[in-house]
Amino acid sequence: MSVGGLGQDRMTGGGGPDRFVFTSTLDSMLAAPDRITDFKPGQDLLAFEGLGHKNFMWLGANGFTKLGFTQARFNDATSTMQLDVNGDGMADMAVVMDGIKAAMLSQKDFSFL
Ligand SMILES: [Ca+2]
Ligand SMILES: [Ca+2]
Repeated sequence: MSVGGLGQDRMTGGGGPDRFVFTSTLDSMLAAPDRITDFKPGQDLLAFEGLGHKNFMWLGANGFTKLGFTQARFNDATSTMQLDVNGDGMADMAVVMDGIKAAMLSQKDFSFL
């Protein structure tokens, strides 16, 4: 398990299933996102705990809605996952994921507690 605490972190999970845990939007801010160097879709997990979520939706490369759902999208150009926790259509945090494209991820790569 890797915990992306406060500040800009570079995380490498290594072999086996890994959980990359974020407990606050401040853990990986838009202006200074954390970086995961070896996320393995379908095996590793982006785990968000205590952020307060509603009916999470994975959008792939599509834009955010303003429907009030917690939602995530991926920008292939910058290899960045953007998360909108409160569903207002504005990203609240971001994580750079090396070697990842939107089409490689699915809703199952995310977990919320
Ligand atoms: Ca961090
Ligand atoms: Ca938001």
